[in-house]
Amino acid sequence: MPGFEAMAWPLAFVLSWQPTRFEAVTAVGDLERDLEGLRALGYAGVELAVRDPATVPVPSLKALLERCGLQVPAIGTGQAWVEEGLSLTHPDPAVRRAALARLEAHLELAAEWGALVIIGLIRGRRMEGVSRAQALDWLSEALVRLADRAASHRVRLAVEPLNRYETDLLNTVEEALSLIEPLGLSHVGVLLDTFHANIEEASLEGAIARVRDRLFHVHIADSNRWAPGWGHLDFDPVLKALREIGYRGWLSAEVLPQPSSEEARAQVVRWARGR
Ligand code: LER
Ligand code: MN
Repeated sequence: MPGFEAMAWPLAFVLSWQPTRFEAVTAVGDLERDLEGLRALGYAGVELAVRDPATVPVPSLKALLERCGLQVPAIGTGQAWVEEGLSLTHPDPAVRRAALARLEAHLELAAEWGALVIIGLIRGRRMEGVSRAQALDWLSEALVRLADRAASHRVRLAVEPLNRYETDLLNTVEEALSLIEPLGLSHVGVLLDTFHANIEEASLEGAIARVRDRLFHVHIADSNRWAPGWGHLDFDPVLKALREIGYRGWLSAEVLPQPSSEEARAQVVRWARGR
């Protein structure tokens, strides 16, 4: 079995459970072939981007993942926003309630694997008539409620700063921490995505040093969101910074399926081996 002795972190690849308009993930095709292929390449896990957990046949998926020897480090939730417009900061309280209910279902699903739940695109973006303060209040209230449910499922939550072209709420690690830290909850932390951080942070190393043990999960992608090594992001200082803070989580590749998903999956592994 190929391994990554030189790498301090297990490697995962993000697959979308359903077809999606979100361009940076590969949708599952032939599930068994996809999962066996990832394992054969040397991945230790698969991160699942799930629009609606009700569509996931848990027992058979669990059995298949076990057979393939793959873990599930995280459950992505953003497609509930991309495909259905569910948002934690929508002016319509019914939409906010639906987003919360959906995330509660994601928490239940995540508990099956001890995965963390990502709060990324599902926080929405600021809509007409909603002040920034109001949006952040709604978001904070939602996090408190979800954190409570997450604790009973023994699941962690990770807020992901996203670049300005995808949302105007929480673009940087500092902004995410300013929402999370006052809650004082040890199971609510940050997901750093190198693609977004490369656009928004003054320094990726600085952002990693700032977030320290609140860093729960990392998405890797290059400057152009292709697989690492196929853009111009310098990963050496990023990995050094992760080592310095004693990061013990996953590196999960959330990359464009370019030039093809198969080539991108293989490139991530080649890149990791070269570290
Ligand atoms: C969206 O660009 C992204 O990076 C996802 O992980 C957020 O849900
Ligand atoms: Mn991401």
